[in-house]
Amino acid sequence: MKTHLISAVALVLAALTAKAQNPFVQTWYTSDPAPMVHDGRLYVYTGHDEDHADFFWMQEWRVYSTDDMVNWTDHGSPLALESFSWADDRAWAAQTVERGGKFYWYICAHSKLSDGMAIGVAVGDSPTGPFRDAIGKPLFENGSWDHIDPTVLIDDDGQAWLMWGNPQCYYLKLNPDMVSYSGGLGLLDMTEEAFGGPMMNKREKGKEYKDSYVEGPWLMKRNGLYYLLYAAGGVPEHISYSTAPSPTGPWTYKGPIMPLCDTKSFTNHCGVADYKGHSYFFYHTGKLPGGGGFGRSVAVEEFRYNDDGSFPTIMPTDEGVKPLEAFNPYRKVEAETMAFSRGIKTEQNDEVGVYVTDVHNGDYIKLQNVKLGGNLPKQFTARVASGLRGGRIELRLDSLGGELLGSLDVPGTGGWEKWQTLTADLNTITAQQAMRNGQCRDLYLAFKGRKGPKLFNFDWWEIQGLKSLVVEDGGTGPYKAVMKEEATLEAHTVFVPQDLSAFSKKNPLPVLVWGNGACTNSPWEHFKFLNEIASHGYLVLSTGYIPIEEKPYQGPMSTTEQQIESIDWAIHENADPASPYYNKIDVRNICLSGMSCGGLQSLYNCADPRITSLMICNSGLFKTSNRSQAKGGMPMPEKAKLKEIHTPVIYILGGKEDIAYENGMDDFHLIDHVPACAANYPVGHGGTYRQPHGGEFSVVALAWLDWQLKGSKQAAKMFTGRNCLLSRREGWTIEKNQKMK
Ligand code: FUB
Repeated sequence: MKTHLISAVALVLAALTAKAQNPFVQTWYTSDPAPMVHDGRLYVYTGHDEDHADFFWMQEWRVYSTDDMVNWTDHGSPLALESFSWADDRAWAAQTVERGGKFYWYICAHSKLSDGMAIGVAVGDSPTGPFRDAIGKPLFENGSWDHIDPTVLIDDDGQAWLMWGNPQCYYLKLNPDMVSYSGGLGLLDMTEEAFGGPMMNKREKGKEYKDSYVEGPWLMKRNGLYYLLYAAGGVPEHISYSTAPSPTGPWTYKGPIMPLCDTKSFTNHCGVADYKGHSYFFYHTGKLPGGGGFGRSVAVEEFRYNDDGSFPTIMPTDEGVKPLEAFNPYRKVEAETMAFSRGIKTEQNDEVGVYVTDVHNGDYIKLQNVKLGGNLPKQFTARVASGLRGGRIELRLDSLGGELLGSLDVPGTGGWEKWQTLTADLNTITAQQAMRNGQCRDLYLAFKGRKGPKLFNFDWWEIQGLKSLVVEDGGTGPYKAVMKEEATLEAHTVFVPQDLSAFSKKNPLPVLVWGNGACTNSPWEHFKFLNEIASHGYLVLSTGYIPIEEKPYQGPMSTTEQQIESIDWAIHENADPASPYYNKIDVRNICLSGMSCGGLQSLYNCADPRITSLMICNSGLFKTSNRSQAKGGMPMPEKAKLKEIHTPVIYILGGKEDIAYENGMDDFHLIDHVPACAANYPVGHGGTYRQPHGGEFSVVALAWLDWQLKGSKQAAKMFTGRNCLLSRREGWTIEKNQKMK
């Protein structure tokens, strides 16, 4: 009974941890979040509380960014006290804004010049830096300790306002250069009307006040109204706000936004951003394990403004916010991108930038809402370094103990900065089963190794998946097609309707098996033609690797056996209840086809009893007299092979200019035991495969397939009868043997 109880509690805890998204940085203590949206990404500029600190002994500022609000990339610390020659302590709250392609990061720090807090400004060319002190001196200081927590707003008229202060709120009007100002130092009226009460040190003893401004202002404008959000009420702090018709006031107190709650931090500090149609409230808590008042961590909540423009009450949660979009793992992902992590830290160096370090057995990185489906994960690649014995990265789905997608062994590489890029195959069966429903999953990178020592450093990772491409909008047929790889059909390219739901045992997909010109191992010259055919309701299985880029394939030639593999695969998939093609393939209607050398491959395989039709394009068997023209590696059956043809056959040739014309027409004239025809279109050997949707050759090929494999009487008219449609089609000529008249 007790054991059951304990495991139930453990399960609940695990479930809670799995859901937790706040604090959203777990590798370091981070404070005073200041969001900024730029170029489709949301950046958060933070302070950095030292581990085990007993005061705000803060040395640097950090940057994080996201495009889905749950998976955050650590950009390290591009700005520190050392960046300012005049600063020696207290790298406190800051905010960044973009103007004219430059990024201005307003900070506060203790100044050794005045022995007070000072406002400074750094500038950089990108949101993640590098940054440098813009003016080599404080922007503002006068020896007072009030000058902390700058916030900046560029107004609609271009005037930039800088505000800051504890316990009162100061302002300056920045010049357009953003690094100097005009006019003197301004001070807001710190009245009861403006902030719910006077400044903390001006309060009358025993008198009740609604609230009072303390520090951490956040100036923003919405629908023509200015908002000032701030830490309020003394220690511990909550977040309140006031509004005004102008930055200088008069301000009107509006009430608390995030009331006092158990955040385990006696300060709070907020920032607000609208991003991708959602509104977000950033703040900090002391909730990261080992944290507290001097070990704070940034967190975020989504909210909606009330209809009258006022803020709702926003409560801190552990769950945080929902993902805005799916995370794509089929690209290089910086290892320091994560939705949640345990145990690890990040560091940076000049060679690789920011990387994950301090990896121990049991630590992990979680990525949330990862779109693994729609593609099939095949391999996992990671860049790692280990000065000891390394360890292992396990890829688990949905939880630390979830399905194992694969694992990568990390050896000792001879140094903590001796990087190696390693690849491991993923478990195709797990991947296929897990991905079939196409849903997003949480992906855990679970680190394993000897207990105790540091295992390895981790720079980036990538999942390589099956490739697919929608060619020419999916083709002109009624079924939008896709060109794709299939995990169980190596070295082939499949063209197939994207939505298989229209196909069934009653309405299955006939099959076109294709071999390429020059017997090249990729249909890079024919993919438009093949895709067009698939869009008319065919499963097209081409020999060779998927031509994601339309450029000549350079690898070794294909083999005749690959066409047989295509036929075997179609039959197997149709019979496999676990296959998406189960009972959807018309394995009784298979046309074997190919262009030039691919046509020779088809003739080589013509005796296969599973074939029901042949389509030989720009090809024909070499005669004894011209065999010397053949290139090495081509299949070279004798003309006697033609007797093994047991199905109707069409030769589609490019007219007299086609180098295969003589051989193809000779084949046609030798075939008298099965229906045969030869159709010519005067375009030469290259055919029309590369024209939009495969050009004229697609029209004729589709008619042949519709007649031969689907029994279409309409399509048959293209070929049958004295005045068949093809004989009247512009440019085409057709000859037929006695069996096809
Ligand atoms: O992070 C140091 C100080 O604590 C900030 O400047 C204040 O806003 C408070 O959060």
